[in-house]
Amino acid sequence: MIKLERMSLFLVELPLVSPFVTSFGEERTKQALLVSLTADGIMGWGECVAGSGPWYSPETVETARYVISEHIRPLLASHKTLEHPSDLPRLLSVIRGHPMAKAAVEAALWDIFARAQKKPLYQVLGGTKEEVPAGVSVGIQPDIPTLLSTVEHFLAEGYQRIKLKIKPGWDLEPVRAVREKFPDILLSVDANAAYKSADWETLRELDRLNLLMLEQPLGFDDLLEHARLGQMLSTPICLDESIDSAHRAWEALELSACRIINVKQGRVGGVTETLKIHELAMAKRIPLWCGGMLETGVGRALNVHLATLPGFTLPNDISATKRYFREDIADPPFELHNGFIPVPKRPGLGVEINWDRLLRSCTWSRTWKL
Ligand code: OSB
Ligand code: MG
Repeated sequence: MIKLERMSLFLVELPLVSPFVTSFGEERTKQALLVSLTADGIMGWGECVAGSGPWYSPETVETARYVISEHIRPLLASHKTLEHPSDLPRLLSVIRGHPMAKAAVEAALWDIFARAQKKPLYQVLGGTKEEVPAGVSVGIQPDIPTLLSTVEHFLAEGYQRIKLKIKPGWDLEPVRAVREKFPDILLSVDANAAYKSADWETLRELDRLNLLMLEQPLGFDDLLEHARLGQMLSTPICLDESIDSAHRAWEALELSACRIINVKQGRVGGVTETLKIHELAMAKRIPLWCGGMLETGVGRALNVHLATLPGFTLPNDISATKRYFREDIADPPFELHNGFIPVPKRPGLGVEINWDRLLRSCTWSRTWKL
C-alpha cells in the first residue's frame, strides 16, 4: 500500500555540451520537468520526457505541467492510496492522451515502490542484466568531415551502435561516407518522420547500406504507409513516434508496420504500458531497444533499469551522462564500461538528487500536499 503525502514539480534547464540537431530542430539546452512524490516518508522521482515545443510529440513541458498540476494532482489527492504503481494508469484513464505527463508521475511511484523494498528497480521489474549495451545518437552535423570525426570519437569511447539523424538533404551522402569509413559497425538512421512516401527512391538507396534499422522514416502518427514501405525494403523499419501506447504497438504489429520497436517509457505512457509492450514483443519475437530523450540522470536511470528486461535485445540510445551534460542534477553520473552502462544497484532508481544543482538549474517549482 502506497500512501501519498506530497507532490512537487521542478522545471529545470541544463545547458547541453553541444547543440543536438534533428530533422525537427536544434536544441542547445535541455528543459526537463521533474516530479517528486512522497509516500510513507520515502521520496521518489520521475522525469517527464516532453520537449520544450511540440516538434517530436504533441506534448510539451508546458502541457505536462498543466495536466499534472490541474488534472493528475486532484485525482491523486482524492484517491491518496494505491496498492501498486501499476494501478495508476487506471486511475488516470479519465484523462485522454498526455502519456508523457502520466508516465512522469508513474515513474516516481515505481521509484518509491522499489525503495520501500530496498531493491534496485530492475529487480522489481524482472530485469535480467547487470549492464546494458550503449549506443549513441549522432545529431545532424554541419558537414561530412565533422560527422566522420564525431563518429570516430564515439566509437573510440566504446559505443556499440551509431545512430545517425537524417533528413532530406542530409541522408545518402553522409550515411554513405560513414559506411565507407566504418564498413563493419552497427549503424542505423533516424529520420524523425521527415520523409513522405514519395521519397521512396532515397529510402531505397539507404536500403543498400547495410543498416541495422531505419527509424521512423514517415509520418509521426502513421502505421499504414510504414507497412507499405517495409514491404519494399530489406532494412527493418523501427517505429518510434508512431508508438504512443501498448494498443498502438499491437496495431503496428498486426499491420506489420515495423519489425523493431524503439521503446521510450514516457512516449508510451509509463512503465506499466512498457511492460505490456514488452510482453507483446516477447510473444511475437519483435526486438526492442530503449530510446532516449536527452534525459537527466533521473530519466536516464529509469531507461537503464528498463533496458535490463529480456526483450530489450538491441543496443539502446542510452549514453554516458557526459555525452549531453557537464553537470547533471542526479548523482552518480552514468559512465561507459567497455560499451556498456552498469545498472545501479542501490534501491529504486539508484541515483540521488543533487539538491544544490537541482535548485541552481530550477526555473520554477511548486509543492502540494496530497
Ligand atoms: O528520435 O530518438 C529520437 C532525442 C530527442 C527526441 C527524439 C529522439 C532523440 C534521440 C536522442 O535520438 C536519444 C538520446 O541519446 O537520448
Ligand atoms: Mg527516434
